[in-house]
Amino acid sequence: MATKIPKIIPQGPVNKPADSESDGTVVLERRTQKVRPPNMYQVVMLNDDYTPMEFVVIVIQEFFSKDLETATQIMLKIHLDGRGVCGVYTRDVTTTKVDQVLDAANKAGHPLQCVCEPVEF
Ligand code: TYC
Repeated sequence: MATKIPKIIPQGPVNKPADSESDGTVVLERRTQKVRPPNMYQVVMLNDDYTPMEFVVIVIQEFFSKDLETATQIMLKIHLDGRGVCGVYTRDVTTTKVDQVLDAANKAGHPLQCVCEPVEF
């Protein structure tokens, strides 16, 4: 016996429910998009009495992509104030930069320290 094929009646805009698309797809829930910017973290470098200024300037240039003048200004700020921000990034990038700086300082035998801090807004 032949199977009866049901007749598909196309639904026009008159019968279209408010929560369906023109292709018949039903939208269960419409949400307003909530995308937050990521939390940001800063690399804070700390002063000490032993690390040479030249080394700090090179580190800031190398790992924070600063030119010589900017790196020198940041180093002098740290030297005078005890601490200074070298850059602001997402959490993963910030912790990677901290690791890179500490690694470079250890290898060179300098006590240079830096930390990852959340940016307050
Ligand atoms: N205070 C150091 C000196 O006089 C220089 C220095 C600057 C060290 C910044 C660390 O994060 C630092 N040689």
